Amino acid sequence: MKFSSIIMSAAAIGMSAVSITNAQQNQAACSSVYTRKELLSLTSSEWTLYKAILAAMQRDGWFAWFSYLHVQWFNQIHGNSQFFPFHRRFVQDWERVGRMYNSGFAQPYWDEMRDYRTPATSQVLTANWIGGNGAGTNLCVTNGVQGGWTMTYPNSHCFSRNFANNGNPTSWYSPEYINSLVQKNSNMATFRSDMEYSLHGVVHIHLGGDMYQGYSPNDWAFMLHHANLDRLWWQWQQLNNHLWTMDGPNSDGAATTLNTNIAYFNEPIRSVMQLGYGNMCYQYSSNVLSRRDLDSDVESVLAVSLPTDILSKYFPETAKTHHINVSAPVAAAISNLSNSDIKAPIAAAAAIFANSPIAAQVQSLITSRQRKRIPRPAEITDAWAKMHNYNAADVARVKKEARDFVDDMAKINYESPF
Ligand SMILES: [Cu+2]
Repeated sequence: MKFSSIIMSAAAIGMSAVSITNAQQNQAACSSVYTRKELLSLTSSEWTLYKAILAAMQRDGWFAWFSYLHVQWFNQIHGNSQFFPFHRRFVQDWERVGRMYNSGFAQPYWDEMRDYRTPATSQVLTANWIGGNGAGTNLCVTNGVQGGWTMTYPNSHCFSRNFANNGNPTSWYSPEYINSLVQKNSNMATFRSDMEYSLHGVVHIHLGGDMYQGYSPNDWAFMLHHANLDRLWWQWQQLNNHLWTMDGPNSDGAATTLNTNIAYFNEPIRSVMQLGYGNMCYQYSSNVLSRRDLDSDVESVLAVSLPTDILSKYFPETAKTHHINVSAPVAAAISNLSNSDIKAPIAAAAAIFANSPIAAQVQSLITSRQRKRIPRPAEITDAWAKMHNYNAADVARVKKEARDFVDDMAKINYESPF
């Protein structure tokens, strides 16, 4: 079974349990739901429309307004359990404004895991989309949708980026690792810190410039990034019954519950928990499988190529529901499908999987992808942790987990097709 069908069946369970849902939330199901797509899946007419909307939002001061809000509430919304609900509500508010210009707008996301090995070569960061690194003394971005813009908050300055590592950011987080975080966390406190202190921070830091600052909403990459994080939270909510899971500390140290108010918005967290209800009338295209969606691919790779102990440690959901007990020779054949030695086992593996439900995925994975070791990911910096007042022990734990994952996968000679 593919990951996408798990999500669809989770959604179906949610919909059949309408009375529970309403008791939890007391909100009506949306009469219609629009879809947030991966940026590179937009059609050219959608992208033309979105560029015009973003230009109008800049002209009317909305970039400055969202940056101002993010700075004003900075200490309340990072490093605690407000992180996911606040940013969900924040991106949704941004999108609501965009939809006042044209109701065809839906905030896209950037599937950053797709580009994790060499982020600077991402198509997203080109003139066709959101532009690349800044240049000159002020690191002004001159291409892409915000190229040449003058931002007005907190003072007048050119829109800037300052890619890490002299313009060539090192690796981010693999699809396998992020999938593992979605699968293995059983509470909000650890899921939140795992995500906030890894992928979340590194993308902000590595794009740099405006994106590094408290006023990072100046860079539309902020919305693409947080839509992706929101999509991953939603995946986590739908797996293993976490739809209503909320725990961990609030900004004042008290326990966060579904009744805790979201900073600034003063609405209870429960009101944003369930997409498709109340004001949360959107869905993600990964739930209907976009062209660039990786989730089903990730699941297929894991199911056929990992030993049981690694599966249950890092991918407990896959272990429970997807694992195919292949015979030892087949497992060996599959794990030998490396760059240099790919041809011989293909025919055997393809024949064995020819009548299985995952035949098509196996076929495309073994014939079309190069497989390589997962590199250790970049880490958030001490300066960044300090700027956000992060708990140092939590940051150290998250960094160690990410390193251990890569090392454990290397130990079993796992090679990733991503
Ligand atoms: Cu933020």
